[in-house]
Amino acid sequence: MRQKIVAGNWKMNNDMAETEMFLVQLKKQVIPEGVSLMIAPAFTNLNHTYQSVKDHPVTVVAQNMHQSEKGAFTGEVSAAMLKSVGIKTVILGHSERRSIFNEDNDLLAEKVNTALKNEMTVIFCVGEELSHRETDNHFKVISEQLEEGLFHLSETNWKNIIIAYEPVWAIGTGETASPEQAQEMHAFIRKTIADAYSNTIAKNVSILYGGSVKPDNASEIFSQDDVDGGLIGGASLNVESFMKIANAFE
Ligand code: G2H
Repeated sequence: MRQKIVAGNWKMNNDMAETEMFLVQLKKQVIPEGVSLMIAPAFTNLNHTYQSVKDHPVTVVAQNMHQSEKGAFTGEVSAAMLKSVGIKTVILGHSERRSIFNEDNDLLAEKVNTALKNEMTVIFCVGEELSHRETDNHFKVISEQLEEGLFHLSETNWKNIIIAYEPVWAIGTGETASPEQAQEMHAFIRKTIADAYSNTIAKNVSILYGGSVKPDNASEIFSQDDVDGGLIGGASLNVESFMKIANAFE
């Protein structure tokens, strides 16, 4: 069965001191039953965060990784390096990686393969830009991202895949997809997976919504049938708002 997940994507925020302050607060919180809580700090703070919360029900996630196992790739981090500090989950294909760092679907498919080969779980992000929605191409763009990034996988691989739908026009803009827009796209993603694989696989994959989720809009979004939680940026940097979102499931 699919999980309810609230994952904080800290992006390039929180140095070591800020991370430690967050963790001290986080460890005092009661984590709602049935909700998987995840945080994705910067690479520099992954090991410290993992060590700090390893006795708590919190999963520490990397924001990215390189597609190669090792080698001359200055500035990059491999799956084996992440695993060596306890990290078994990675976000791939975030729209900021796609747009700012030119990561395309082919490259992301390679990264997914490397992560799965290393027995990691992938939070795979998809999302359309405003121009795609305005020209009615949003479903096409999302199905291409799914097909080219994930549909080469075997059925058994899917137990290690979580999808995050993040419309680019709603990221960090304060603008959120309406609950109906989120539900419409999540249902489309599930149907696309069902058509490519099976109803069982589609039913069991968690699909998170991301893009300006906050304490005051989370419960309406999370109440949609095909929304299994959220990938939270700005509102995950503060323990109080992050926990309000974690408690937003009905
Ligand atoms: C989308 C989201 C987290 P924010 O990027 O991945 O960020 O909640 O700040 O829009």
